[in-house]
Amino acid sequence: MKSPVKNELLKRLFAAQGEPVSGQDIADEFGLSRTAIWKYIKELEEEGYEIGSQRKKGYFLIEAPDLVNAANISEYLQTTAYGQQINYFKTVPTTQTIAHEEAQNGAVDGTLIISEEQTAGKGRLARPWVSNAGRGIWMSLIMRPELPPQQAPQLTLVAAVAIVRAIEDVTDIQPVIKWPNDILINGKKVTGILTELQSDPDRVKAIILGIGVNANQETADFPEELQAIATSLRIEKGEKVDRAKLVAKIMHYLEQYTALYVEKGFAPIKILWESYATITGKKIKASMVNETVEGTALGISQDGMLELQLDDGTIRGIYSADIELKN
Ligand code: BT5
Repeated sequence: MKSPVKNELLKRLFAAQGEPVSGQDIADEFGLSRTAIWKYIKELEEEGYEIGSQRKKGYFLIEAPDLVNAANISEYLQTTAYGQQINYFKTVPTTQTIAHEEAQNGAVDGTLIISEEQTAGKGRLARPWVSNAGRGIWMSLIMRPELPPQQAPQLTLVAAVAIVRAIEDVTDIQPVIKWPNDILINGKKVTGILTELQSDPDRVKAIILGIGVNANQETADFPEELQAIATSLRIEKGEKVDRAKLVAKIMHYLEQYTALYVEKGFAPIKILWESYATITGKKIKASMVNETVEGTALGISQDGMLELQLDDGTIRGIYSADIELKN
């Protein structure tokens, strides 16, 4: 959305909730011709907005397209910073790279990069992340909390709690969290989180929080190798989800829980996190980059590490790993 007038026009169409908005008034206000306004209406129609017109009264919105663009998200947004600045794309290789560049160029706290499709979406350790066009939520949030860099991994856990709350609100489904960065429904992955860092030695400059949510895919939309391990909100709920609404809810809870975390530390987040987590008390295998260990998950520590009691009785704290349940 490049033109501010077109943006304003769309905002008013939404605000009028189906009632007509006078093209003449907007034309007068911005010193434009009525034809210029009409051209913006045509552009919006090309973008998928269904707009009606009523003689002498103006234009009215019939239906907004199913897009995660700024206009649709702003409709539901209740935040002060997160998601207030949205850079929207139809297709990109990965929103993470764009967010990194924008963070380096001084993007403000809460700037959101979001795309309908990613052609080279990535998970941790450069694993591929499947990002079907128009079906999921593929976004990277630039966060600038006042934190020492060692605390950054905890933000993955803050984010997981926020996303679970948002999914609950929008769908009534209760997902579970699999430490550290997976959100599952019925044992299948619905969301992945990728936390990346731009940092000085003693201070976080920016956290690039990548979030991928499978929203409206059908099973056949996933490549065969993922069909047994991945799911979408639509598959689980049996109906389509309003992606823009879910993005706005995620922004809301992320802003709320990050503020809580920065102010009060990890303790309140830990309580929330544990109420959604599944692995406490279970036998697990944790694969890290250089080693694999097995033991019983005791829970997470005050600083967000997974505490594992190994078979020889020793206790290990783990910052990041892939977890497999053994029983
Ligand atoms: C993650 O990695 O779970 C982090 C995913 C982060 C994706 C977001 S989307 C917006 C932003 N831009 C990006 O490019 N990335 C972020 P990891 O724990 O490493 O899990 C990756 C593994 O999940 C893959 O190896 C597959 O097995 C599986 N997988 C891939 N695509 C999936 C999908 N759409 N749904 C469920 N599982 C998937």
